[in-house]
Amino acid sequence: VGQVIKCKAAVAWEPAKPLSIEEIEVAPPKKGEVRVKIFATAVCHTDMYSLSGKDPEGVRWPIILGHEGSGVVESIGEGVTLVQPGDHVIPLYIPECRECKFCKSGKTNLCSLVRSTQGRGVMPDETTRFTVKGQQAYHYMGCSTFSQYTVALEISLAKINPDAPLDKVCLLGCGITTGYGAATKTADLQSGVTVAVFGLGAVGLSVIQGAVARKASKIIVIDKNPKKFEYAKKLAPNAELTCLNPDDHDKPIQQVIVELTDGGVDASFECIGNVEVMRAALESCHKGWGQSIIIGVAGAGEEICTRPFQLVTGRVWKGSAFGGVKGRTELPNLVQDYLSKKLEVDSYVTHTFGINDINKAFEVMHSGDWYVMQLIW
Ligand code: NAD
Ligand code: DAO
Ligand code: ZN
Repeated sequence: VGQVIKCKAAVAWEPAKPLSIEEIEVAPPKKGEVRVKIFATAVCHTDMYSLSGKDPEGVRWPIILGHEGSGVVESIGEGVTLVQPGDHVIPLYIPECRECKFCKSGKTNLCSLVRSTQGRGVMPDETTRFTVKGQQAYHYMGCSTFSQYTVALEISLAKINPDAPLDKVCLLGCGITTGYGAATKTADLQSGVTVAVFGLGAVGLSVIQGAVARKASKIIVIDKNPKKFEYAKKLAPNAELTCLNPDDHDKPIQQVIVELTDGGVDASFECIGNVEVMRAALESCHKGWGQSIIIGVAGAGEEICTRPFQLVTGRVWKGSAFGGVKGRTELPNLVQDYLSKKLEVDSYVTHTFGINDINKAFEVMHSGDWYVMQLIW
């Protein structure tokens, strides 16, 4: 407490190069900050995307990536009241200050309090808490979970039930919460609706869980990798589930879906990040009321298009970040849902590595046959 901690971290020195495991120094938390011992972290596309150097947010190097983790509070900085040493936490890439215009609006989970500094990889005082080889290293998405110890703001931590296994609930830090929230909050699916889910990674699978929880009458899942359909079936054993591989059809996939559903689905979800698929997802929706939720993150500079008549005739395009979930208020409830077996998490993990093998995890990510890659510290 109050001392610099030396520990291991996976450091990204420059774009498009493997990460290197280094001994780093993590400074004590300052005002409003908390130092967290990270227990487990998943590896997600967004980390890989930022490592590629294409991130429009323009990350700075060296940087400590990782945003889907879990851990235990080691020490707290001046004025911190929201957590105490020993508390179990999930770091939040969207904080919840409860004081900014966004938090107070009651309309969004996009807290703006530290948006600018978080995007630039620094703490609110414009400095960082990480030092590697005598050089300052930058924070990532307010989380930096690829380090044994990290520093985050108290408003960027969801305090969770300590009974929850940290190696599992780290997944609630991104993918599962995002898909489940997009279905249950952003789309607010109602009983009996028809749903189409494009892309069956951790996000799309969790949209399925949300659709099942809301008692959707029909769920159509679309993926180019047919291996992905097996897991979708496991998550929706009692639902009317239709699996579509666009490569098996001569017609555009939206036409196939419209024909299968007497005019289109009530709600569709794009969980890939492909702007062509975003169009197909919108055009799979029913005239008059169908809503399409964009969750996938497209490449920098890409644009979506459709004929405006699609919207004139009542289809709605919406987006969703972190499933619209307010991290401090709502994430602890999802952890409870997991503990009471209402939300499946365990079986998402298809690969587990030690932190020293982090680059293997990035290699597996290119293979396509995985859901969640996890690193245990
Ligand atoms: P993933 O790569 O694990 O899953 C994507 C799936 O889409 C794969 O199964 C793949 O086979 C399939 N696919 C790819 N191209 C396809 C195509 N043209 N047609 C049909 N299927 C296709 O990804 P994920 O981790 O589940 O994340 C999905 C997206 O959501 C990513 O873009 C990610 O960056 C984004 N994301 C957004 C948020 C948010 O808050 N909005 C949060 C987390 C992730
Ligand atoms: O408030 O302007 C803002 C940005 C909030 C961050 C939204 C991130 C959503 C997508 C993240 C990709 C997966 C980690
Ligand atoms: Zn706020």
